[in-house]
Amino acid sequence: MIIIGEKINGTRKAVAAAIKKRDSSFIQDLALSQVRGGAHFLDVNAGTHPDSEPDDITWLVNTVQEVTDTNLCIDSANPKALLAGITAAKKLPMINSLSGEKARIQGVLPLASQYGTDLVVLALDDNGIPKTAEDRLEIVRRLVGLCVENGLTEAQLYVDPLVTTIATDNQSGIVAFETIRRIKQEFPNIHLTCGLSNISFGQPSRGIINQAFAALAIGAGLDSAIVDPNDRELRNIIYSAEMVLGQDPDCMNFNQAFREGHIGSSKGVSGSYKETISRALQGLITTLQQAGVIDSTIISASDQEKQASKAETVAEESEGNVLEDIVESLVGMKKDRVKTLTEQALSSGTDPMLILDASRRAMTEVGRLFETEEYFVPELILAGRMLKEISDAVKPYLSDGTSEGPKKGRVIIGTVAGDIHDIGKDIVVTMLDINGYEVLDLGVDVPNERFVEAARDFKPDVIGLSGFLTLAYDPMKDTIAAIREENIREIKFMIGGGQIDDHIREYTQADAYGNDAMDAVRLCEQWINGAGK
Ligand code: B12
Repeated sequence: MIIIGEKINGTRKAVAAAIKKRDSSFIQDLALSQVRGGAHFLDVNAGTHPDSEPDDITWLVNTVQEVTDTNLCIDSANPKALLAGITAAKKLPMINSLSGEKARIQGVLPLASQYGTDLVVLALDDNGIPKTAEDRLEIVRRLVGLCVENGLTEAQLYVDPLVTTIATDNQSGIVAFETIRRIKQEFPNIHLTCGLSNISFGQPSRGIINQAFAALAIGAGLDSAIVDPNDRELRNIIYSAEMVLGQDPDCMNFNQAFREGHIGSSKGVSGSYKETISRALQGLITTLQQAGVIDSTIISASDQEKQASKAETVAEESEGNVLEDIVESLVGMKKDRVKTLTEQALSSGTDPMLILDASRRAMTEVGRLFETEEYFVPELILAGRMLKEISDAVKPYLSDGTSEGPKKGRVIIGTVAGDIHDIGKDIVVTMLDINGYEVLDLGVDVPNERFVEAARDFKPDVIGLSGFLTLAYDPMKDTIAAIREENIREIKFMIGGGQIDDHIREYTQADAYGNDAMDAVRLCEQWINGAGK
């Protein structure tokens, strides 16, 4: 949703007074608070007498630009004021607005065309606001045609279907939604915006009405709004509506806005989120330092943030640095960056095991954030997808061709009933495979009976059971008992997964447990080939 902050508007008494007194700090506070609220554009409307409007707009634009470089939307019907605003703006602003009125077509369109600005287009003409969606659409068709003829693209246009109050016409909402829907259908590249609080004018409890209207309008195709960006309840509705309409991939906009305290009823957690990423980095830095991968001088300072940024500048190209970036990006849910960094690390010869180790550390942090309710199921899923991509990318670099030779033994592996975590298990499968074992992977959520059947048919030397949930311990125990009961052959059992330790091993009656994929390989070497006995 493209938010156009509505507050700097001279038709509001306090703003008019500030313009008159040239009270910069009042205007700058308004600008900054809207930027903090998430405004993408700041509407600037002097609302003063046409003679002084160009000067007033110039002053407003300059005043706002002293404190923020947020895009501006110069709002006036007066071409001279618009020109003054465009000239004063450091970045090409949006213009608000063109309509089907003759004077605006003659005065505003040439300016938008000459400077190539984005443009708000109102669905009205010299006869006023049409009653029906069809008549509004007719005006919009004509104006879009004119704009395109004058060199603007459809994507530069923000059509306002015009919202009138429900207090005087109970069809206002319906007509607005219908107009939005039909414009979106006919011109999919055009943005749709509106001053949505108009819907509630003259009514009590305006906020509730605005929120209901916003959700329905977004459903119809609204993708921008001229609103007060600091209206938290409205923000809640906008983020939720976009998410439930499938416009928020992986729910990341919603969850990120929640963490930053922009939405929801709580105050947000941005501070602790930052600390968290810093903590994950610190752990990795210590490990890398101990392993001699990065220079200890890089991390001599005590402050964690200093350490991370110093490491970045001093060891720009180093292995440790790429790994730190992978951890930070994985914990920060930056999917594309994780992919790029992994490819970069692999092509520059970074040990693939170190990449897996860094990812694992990041996953531990993701899990911790999930526990503390800073992350939610979408983050777990996204983290899972990212890690899967990493392990897929790493696999070819792990293989040294040994998997082609004679097999050292047979191993069955699977994630036990009730558990669908398979990333760790897949890494175990890969490591066993490239170390020369014939592996039958039964997948996830594998019932006892399937293990028993496979144990009979495949004749394994070792069975590995994976599980990340506490709920996996009983299925592990039951699976081992069920296979032993069948007395098929001498089979060793190993278990592994996030929380598994010796206590769980004892509970499940497994022969051994492993903390990582190399443990699985070592156990097989020991049991099947007698190594390390
Ligand atoms: C990614 C993830 C998911 C993804 C899984 C995607 C996938 N395809 O695997 C999704 C989103 C699906 C998911 C779902 C859930 N998850 Co989850 N998930 C995680 C997370 C963040 C990472 C797990 C992971 O892949 N780690 C990376 C790998 C590489 O880990 P690893 O341990 O280093 O793996 C090595 C070893 O374990 C070992 N190993 C693994 N298997 C074996 C087997 C043998 C034989 C041996 C020897 C070694 C071995 O080798 C591996 C490679 O070196 C963890 C948090 C964490 N800290 O682990 C939570 C976590 C495991 N999930 C958790 C929860 C609660 C859930 C859900 C219930 C959430 C929900 N409310 O729906 C569901 C459960 C679904 C189900 N029925 O299984 C909890 C479990 C808590 C508990 N004690 O039960 C955790 C710990 C998060 C938390 N801190 O609360 N999750």
